[in-house]
Amino acid sequence: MKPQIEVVVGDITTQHVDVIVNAANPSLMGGGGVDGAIHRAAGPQLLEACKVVRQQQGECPPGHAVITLAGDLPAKAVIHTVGPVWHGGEQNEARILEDAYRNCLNLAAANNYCTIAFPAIATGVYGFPRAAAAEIAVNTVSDYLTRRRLPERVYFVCYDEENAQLYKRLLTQRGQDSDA
Ligand code: AR6
Repeated sequence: MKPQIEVVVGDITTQHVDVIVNAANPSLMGGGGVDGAIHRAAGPQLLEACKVVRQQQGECPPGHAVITLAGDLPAKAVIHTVGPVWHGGEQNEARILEDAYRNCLNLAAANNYCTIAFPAIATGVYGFPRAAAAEIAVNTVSDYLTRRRLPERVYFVCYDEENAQLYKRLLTQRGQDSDA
């Protein structure tokens, strides 16, 4: 049987999954890092879709998530979430990051999506320490999958091999096969 969680090294914009997650900012108007890469690959339709969400719901607070179409991406949809800006760990950063992962999974399930790909939310510009962020990602996703039918499969898409090793080690510790 294919493992439920897989670690992939690469670019999230090329993933052939139902939904990819964007590490956005509250404005939802694009930015650098993975956000910039996703908007570039998806084309102008994505920004237009984000503008509609902004008009309807306002900004997306840290820990929350919204869903849009995926424009030119191979995925069917994009879930935009906002991670916490790291301020040293005393400002609820871990809890907000956990909420971000859980709200993305909830949105994927609510839309009947089976496969979802996550980047390492908040570990770039937002400065969340990578090892601690990987632990939150793995624990939140693993616990969710044991309790829920959807999504069926989760991909952690790491931009570099070093980050992928962090995820693989954590998954091995939890007794979950992680090879893509
Ligand atoms: N595919 C997969 N992972 C990527 C890609 C990619 N194409 N590009 C970067 N990463 P960041 P954040 C990794 O900074 O920390 C934006 O400006 C990267 O190596 O993209 O949540 C937003 O608009 C890192 O491990 O997101 C916000 O203002 C991870 O993605 C702010 O940055 C997340 O890094 C959000 O910051």
